[in-house]
Amino acid sequence: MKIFVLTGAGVSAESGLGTFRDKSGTGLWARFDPMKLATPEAFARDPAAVHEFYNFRRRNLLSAAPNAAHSALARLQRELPGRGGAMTLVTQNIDDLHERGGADAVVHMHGELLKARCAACGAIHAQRDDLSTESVCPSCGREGTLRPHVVWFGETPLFMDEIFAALAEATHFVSIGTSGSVYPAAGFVSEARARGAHTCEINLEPSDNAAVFDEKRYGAASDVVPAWVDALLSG
Ligand code: BJW
Repeated sequence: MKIFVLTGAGVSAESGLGTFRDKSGTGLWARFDPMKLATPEAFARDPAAVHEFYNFRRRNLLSAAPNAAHSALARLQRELPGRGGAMTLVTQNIDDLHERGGADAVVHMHGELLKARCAACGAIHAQRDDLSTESVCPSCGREGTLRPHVVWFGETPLFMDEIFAALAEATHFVSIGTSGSVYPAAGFVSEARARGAHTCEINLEPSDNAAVFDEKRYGAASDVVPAWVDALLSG
């Protein structure tokens, strides 16, 4: 069994990190305009506003803790190899809650909030403090060149070769807590299904892609994911 797990903001919602879109209209993108905060053009136009948005989210992340869904996925990743299987864990999330929940190989296709990248020299560094337009790159010493190491709209997601290689080999594809509205991640389920994988969606409610899944499990990730992992490992 080769399982490809794709997670989104819903897996971290019960850890207190906001989702982007939800049907009640309280997601981050209902309160903040993504075109003013999550595009390279927005950062070029108003870097201070973009830094402020990510500084707020970084502080929030540092005070958050992983939940039962993160721990269950880490357990699955640890235990599958002993049963002749393997799991690839790809997340759209920029938080580090999968790692803090015990996962040891996490593919962050949209980057990582606790890292900064220098637009001048390309160096990537750990970043736990606030960033500003006066921040200095520890590698090249230039001022004002650091940006959050995240993937904005219009930018190419990270690790795409590795992701498509894992999708091609997957016998099972499981999507957890993602609305299925942002590409290319939203297209992974169709890619996996076309290659014969069994597809399963775990979400509070049907996502935009629900029709493409063979199996659906609806409820809070912290309940449904541990139950799904228990069933899989005891089967
Ligand atoms: C729960 C729960 C609980 C709640 N338990 N569940 C094709 C068609 C149309 C457009 C495009 C296209 N291809 C590309 C585009 C453009 C664009 C795009 O997709 N736009 C759409 C809006 C239409 N895509 C891009 O620009 C991407 N780049 C790109 O495509 O480059 C070309 C390329 C492709 C392939 C190879 C090479 C090159 C880049 C996208 C970057 C996205 N960036 C963001 C911000 C990152 C930094 C940050 O965090 O600020 O990523 S936007 C935001 O959305 C963030 C997320 O990772 C992403 C997905 O959101 P997610 O995780 O699904 O969260 P929500 O909030 O949408 O959903 C939460 C879900 O959880 C809901 O369903 C709830 O029900 C559920 N839930 N509580 C279980 N307790």
